[in-house]
Amino acid sequence: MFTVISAARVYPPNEGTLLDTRTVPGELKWAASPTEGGWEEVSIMDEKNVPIRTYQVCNVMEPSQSNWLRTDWIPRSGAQRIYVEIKFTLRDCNSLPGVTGTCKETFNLYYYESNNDREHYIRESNFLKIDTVAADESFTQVDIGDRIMKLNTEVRDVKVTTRKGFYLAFQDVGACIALVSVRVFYKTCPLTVRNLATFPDTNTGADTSSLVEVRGSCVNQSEEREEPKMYCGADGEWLVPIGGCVCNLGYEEKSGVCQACTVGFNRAVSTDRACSKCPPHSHSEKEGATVCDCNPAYYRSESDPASMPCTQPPSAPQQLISEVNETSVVLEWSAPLRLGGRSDISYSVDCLLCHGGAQLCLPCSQDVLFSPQQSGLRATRVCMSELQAHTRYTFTILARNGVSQGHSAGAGQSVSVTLTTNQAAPSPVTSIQAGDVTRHGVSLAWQQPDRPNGVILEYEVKYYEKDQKESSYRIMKTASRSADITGLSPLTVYLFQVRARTAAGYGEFSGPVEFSTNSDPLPLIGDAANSTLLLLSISGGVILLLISTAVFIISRRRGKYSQAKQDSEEEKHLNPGVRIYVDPFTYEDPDQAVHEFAKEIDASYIHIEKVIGIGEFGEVCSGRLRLQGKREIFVAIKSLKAAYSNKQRQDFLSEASIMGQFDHPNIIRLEGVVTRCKPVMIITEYMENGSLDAFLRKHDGHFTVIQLVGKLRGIASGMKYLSDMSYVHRDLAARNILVNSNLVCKVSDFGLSRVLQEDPENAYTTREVTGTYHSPGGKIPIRWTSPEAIAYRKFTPSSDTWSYGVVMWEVMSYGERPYWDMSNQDVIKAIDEGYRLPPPMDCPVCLHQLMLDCWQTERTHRPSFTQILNMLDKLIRNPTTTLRTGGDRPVPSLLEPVVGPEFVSVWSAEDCLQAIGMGMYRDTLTTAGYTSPDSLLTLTHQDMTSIGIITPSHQDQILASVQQVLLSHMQQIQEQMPDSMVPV
Ligand code: ACK
Repeated sequence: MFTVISAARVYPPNEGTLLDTRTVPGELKWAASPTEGGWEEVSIMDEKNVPIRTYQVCNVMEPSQSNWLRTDWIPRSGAQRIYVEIKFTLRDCNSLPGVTGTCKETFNLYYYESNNDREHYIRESNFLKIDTVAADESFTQVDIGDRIMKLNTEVRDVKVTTRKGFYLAFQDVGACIALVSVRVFYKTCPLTVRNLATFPDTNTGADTSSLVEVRGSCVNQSEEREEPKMYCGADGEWLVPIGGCVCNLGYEEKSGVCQACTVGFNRAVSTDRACSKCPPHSHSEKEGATVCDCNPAYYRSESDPASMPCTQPPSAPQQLISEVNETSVVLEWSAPLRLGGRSDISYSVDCLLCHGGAQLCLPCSQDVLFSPQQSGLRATRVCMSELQAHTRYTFTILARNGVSQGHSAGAGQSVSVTLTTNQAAPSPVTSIQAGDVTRHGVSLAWQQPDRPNGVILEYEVKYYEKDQKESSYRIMKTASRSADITGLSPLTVYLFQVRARTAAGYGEFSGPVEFSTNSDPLPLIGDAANSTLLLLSISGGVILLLISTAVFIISRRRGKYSQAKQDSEEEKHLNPGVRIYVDPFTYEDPDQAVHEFAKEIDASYIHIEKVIGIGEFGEVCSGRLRLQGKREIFVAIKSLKAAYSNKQRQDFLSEASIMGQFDHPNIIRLEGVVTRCKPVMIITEYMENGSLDAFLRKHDGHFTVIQLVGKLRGIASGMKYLSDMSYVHRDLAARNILVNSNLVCKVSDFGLSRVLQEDPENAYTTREVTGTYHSPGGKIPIRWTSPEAIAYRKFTPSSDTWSYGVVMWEVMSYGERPYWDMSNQDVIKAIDEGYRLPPPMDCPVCLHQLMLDCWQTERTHRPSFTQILNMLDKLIRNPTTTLRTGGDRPVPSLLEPVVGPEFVSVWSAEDCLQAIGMGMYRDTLTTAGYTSPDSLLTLTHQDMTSIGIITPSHQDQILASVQQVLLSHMQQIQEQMPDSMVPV
C-alpha cells in the first residue's frame, strides 16, 4: 500500500535502542485487538528496497473504533526512562471524501510494565496512557503510491522502573494511520575519559531532571589524585567533572592516557606534567623511568631532587694554614678546587694527639674546644683551644658535601697539618682545703691544676685579711701542694689564693677561699702579767712604728724611680700568666731546650738567596721559607760555620732557645731551627732594612723627631716585654736592633747573656775588639754597658736601661758612635768621673734628660722600661710642648757633667782632654805647659806637630772639640749658678 523512502539508520551515540521495527527481521506479529478489521501488519520496501514492517489501520467510516495494537515484551535493560519514537503517516480527514464525523486524526500510546515477557493477554484497562499522539506540523514528505504523504515523527518518554520490561500499546480511535516505524530507546551518557578517569556508559536517571552520580576509575598507569566523579544528565550529557587521576611516575599524559617516558627521559615527581630529559651526569636505560640513575662516580643525596644533576664529593681543601698561639691553634684554608657541582660544602676537623713523632696518634680528648664547632663548618676557619702545651697534634680538615656520605674516599677530601703547641701557663689551682687551723696558722693543701701545661716548679700562696685591702697581701712560695701559713692573727678571717708556676710563667690565681684562725687562749696569769703583756705589745708597737717610719723615709730617699719601679715589679709579680724566661742552660741537655722552644724546620723548606752579613758563628743569609700549609715568607738564616765545637753549637743554638720564648712585635721572631742536618741554622723573620745603626747612618737627617721617638718607643716596648719576662739582654745597642720594611724596630741578638753568666769568675780584661771588651767567657760592649755591669758584672734590667739610654743617643744622632773614637778605657774613666754624652744635634731637652736618667750611676734611680715607655708615649701624644730642643743653647757639648757644682771645681785641661777622647796626650801637653783649659784654646796644628802630636785626625779633633767642650762647660756653670750670680 505504501512505499516509504527512509534514510539508513544511524543511532546517536548516547542512545541505547531497545526496539526498532525497521531492524526486526521477518514479521513483527504484534498482538492486535480485534484480531481482524483493526491494526494490520503490512510489509513495504524502503528506499533501498529493504522490506520493513508497518502497521496500518483506516476505519474512518465506522464509528466507535478502539483498535489496540500491543508490542512484544521489551526488556528495559537497566533503563529507567524510555523514549518511544514513532514515525507515522496520518490522513487528514478532510482529504477523505465522504467521511462523516467518525474520522479521527490522533491515536493513543500506552505502556504496561511487566516482568513476564510472554503475557498472552493484558487487560486494556491495565495499560497506562503515555499520550495522545497527533500529526505534527513538522513532517517529511513521503511517496505513498502515487501521492506524497507527510511522515510524522513523534517521540514520547516515560519512566519505567518497576519491572524488568514493558509492553507498549497503540490505540486507534478511528483514524487512518500507518505506523511506519517504532523505535524504543533509552538515553545514556556514553563511556568517556575525563581527567584521566574512565566513566562508563551510564543510563540516564528515571526523571527528566535527575542527575546520576558516576564514579570514574583511573586509566592505566595512573592513580587517583582526588576521587573522580561526574554526573550523567537526563539528556545523556556528562556534567560537572570533579577530581581526577594523575599518571604514575615514569609516565606522562598524552591524549587522555598515560604513556611511558622514553629512554633518556624520566618523570620523577608528580607535579611535573611531562617526562623530562635526564639531568647532567645521569641516564635512564628503560622506558617508564621514574628516576635517572647517576653515571659512575656521580651521586645524588637523599634530599637532592631528581631533576638536579648528579654531583660528586668535593676535592680536598687547599692551602691549609696554621697559627699556634700557646695552647690554641687557628687553622685557615681555602675552598677545594672542585666543589663537585654542589654548593652545600662543609668542613670538619679531626684532631689527633701524637706521641713520639707522628707514630702514635690518638683522638684528642673531649676537653679540646672547637670554635665555632668541630663539624658542619661553613666558614674556612676554625680555632682549637684548651690543647695541651708542648704537644704534637695532627689536625685534618675534611671537606664534605651532600654526596660525601659513603662515597668519600677520605684522604682525597682532606688536608692535614701536624704541629706542636707552645708552652702555656698552668690553669688555676683548684680545691684548696685547710687542714690544721691554729691561732696563728693555717695548713693548706690543694690539687694540681687541671692543665699544668708543663712541670710545676712552684706554687705561690697569696693571703690577706678579709677585712683588709687586697693590696696588703702576703706571699708564700712552696714547691709542694701544701703550705703551712704562720704568723696570722688569731680569730681573723683570711682569704687565700694559690697559683702555680711552670717554665711558661705563672698561671692565674685560684678564686679566694676563706679560713678563720682560732681565738687566743684565755689569759692564764693575773692582771700583772696582763699589763706586762700590754706593755710589751705597746713597746713592740712603738719599735715597729719606728722601723716602718725609717723604712718609709729610706725608701722615699731612694729616688723618684725606685718607688715606681717597685710598683711595677709588684704589678708584674701579681700579674697572672706573666711568663718568666727560662735559661736554656739550666737544661741538662741544651738540645732539649732548643726543641722545647724552637720548631725544627725541614731544610728542604728553606730556599737561601744571598749572604747579607757575617755573624759571630757564621754567615747570615736572606731567603724564603715555605712551611707546609703556610704562606711563603722571607727569612733571615743564621748558619753555624762548618767546623764547630760542641760548645759553639750549643752557644749558637742557645740564641734560638731564648728567642723562641718570646712573642712580641718588637722582638725578632724565631721561625725555627735546623739541627738535624748541616749546616745547623737559625731561621728568623727577615728585617728588610737591616740593623738600626747602619740604617740611620744611611738616612742621616731624614726623619722627624717624632719618627725617631717612634723607633725608640718600639725598642722600649720590646725591652719592657723582656724585662717583664725577667730577661736581661746585656747587649742592647743600635747594631742589635733590626728594622723591617715598615720601619718597625725589633730587638735582636740574644746570644750574649748566657756566655757571661756561665762564667762569672771571668777576669775582666781590657783586650778591645770592635768596641767591646772580650773576656774568655764573652765580650762586654763597654760603651753600652752600665758601670756596675762592667765592674761587677751586675747585669739587671737597670743595666739594660743604661744601654737603652745609649741607644737613644745613637738614634737621636743618626747612628753616631757613642763617645766617638774615645778608647774604652777612656769611656770607662769618663763615666766614672761623672761625664755623660751630650744631647745630639736637635735633640729635644726632655729626650736628653731621659738619657741622663738612664745613665744614673745609682742603678735603682734609673727608670724602668715601663716608665720609659710611658714617658715616650706622653711625648708622642703631646709633641709640641715636650719635644723642645735646646733652642738658643750653643752647639751641644762633647760631654756634659751630670754631677753637681763640686765637680765643676775640678774641671781642668786633663778633664777636657779626657772628655774629647784625647786623654792619651795629657802628659805630652802638660809637659809642654798646656795645663789649664784656657791654654788648650791657643793650640795650633803647628804647635801640636812640634810637641809630637802628629796624627792629623787627632789634631783636628783637639782643635774642633776643645772649644765646644769649654763653651758648653761654661754655659753649664752659668745655669747651675743662682740667677743673681749670672754675669749680665
Ligand atoms: O746590618 P745588617 O744588614 O743586619 O747586617 C747584619 C748581618 O745580618 C749580620 O748580623 C743582618 N741580619 C741579622 N739578622 C737579620 C734579620 N733577621 N733580617 C735581616 N738582616 C739581618 C744584620
